[in-house]
Amino acid sequence: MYYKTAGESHGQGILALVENFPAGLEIDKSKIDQELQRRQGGYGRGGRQKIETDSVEILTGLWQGKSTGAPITLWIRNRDCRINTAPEITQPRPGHADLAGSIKYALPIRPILERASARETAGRVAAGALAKQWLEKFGIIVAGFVRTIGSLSLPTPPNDLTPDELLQRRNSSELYTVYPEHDTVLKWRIDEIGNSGDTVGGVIEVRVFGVPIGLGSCMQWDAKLDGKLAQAVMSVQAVKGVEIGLGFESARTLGSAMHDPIGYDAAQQQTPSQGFVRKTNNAGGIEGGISNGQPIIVRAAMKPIPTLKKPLDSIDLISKQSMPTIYERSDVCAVPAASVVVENVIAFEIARQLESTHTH
Ligand code: EPS
Repeated sequence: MYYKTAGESHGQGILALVENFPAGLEIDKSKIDQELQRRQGGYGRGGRQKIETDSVEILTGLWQGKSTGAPITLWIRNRDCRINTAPEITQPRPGHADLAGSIKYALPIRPILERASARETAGRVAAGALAKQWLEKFGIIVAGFVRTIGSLSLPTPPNDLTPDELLQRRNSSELYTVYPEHDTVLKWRIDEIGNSGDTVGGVIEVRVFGVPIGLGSCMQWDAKLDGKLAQAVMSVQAVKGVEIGLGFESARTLGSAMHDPIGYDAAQQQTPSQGFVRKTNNAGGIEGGISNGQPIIVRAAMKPIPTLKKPLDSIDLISKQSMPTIYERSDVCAVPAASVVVENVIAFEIARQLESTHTH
């Protein structure tokens, strides 16, 4: 199973083409739309989301509501479709693909920014939300949430938080955190940053529950599950760091405190861990590139969005003179939205690994 996306931010729409999706699965379009709407939300979004109301059209690959094994085309129409009349920009924004992309493809900035835009993540969320419907059959639940906004960190959610508890708490937070009681202070901080013309990033965490032992491989570098997840997450716009389990903190932790002691509980034989229980999960559910039956834990660091009200120093590409960046509109904080994206790219990757384990 794999997918590709196509489309531009202000073109006709965004498309995801999903190949090798298992046949015979009843597809619920409303579950994809729910995820698209969640991606559009989250406190800190800008004016564009007031224009768009994302909803998927499934153009191919279904028969009488069920997947057929044929390629599935997911189509999300753009309302703000004006790519050919949108103004040209000649000052590349530091942090965006503007400069490197326009030099690489020998094109003006406009067609580069249109494709590099995070609008593309609507297609990735649609593909992930489709994959989740297959994962549900195996009892696999993927839950993404926000851990920090800028320098404001929330407590580490306990490892024994059940998927239901986690999702219930996350769904009642405007910032998609599992501590909705802290929403007010986080919103206040986002407003303060926005009013000063700036933008802010943050940390996202995703937990995957119910993954059986055996996804990925220790036999070849490019088959390792942690490597696959890192590639999927790192490719999300604005992500600059990925951690699994204890991540960077593991470098400061001694071996005796790092590694999760192995116990056995016959009563849990029928669970994904096959009874091999752990009191801690510093490995984040992956050892030797293979899922070990514990929940998979991945974190992503998102940088602040590079389109700022407060101009940044740049160069006019035509005159080569110093010139500040120009501003039309942007999000102040898209970390909650990115948590939906990271959740769904991880869901797709887990489904992909599960499908290849099933069929090969
Ligand atoms: C983006 C710029 C903004 C964001 C956009 C990503 O779009 P616009 O230039 O139309 O205001 O809103 O994200 C989305 C449209 C979306 O749906 O997430 C960018 O430059 O990456």
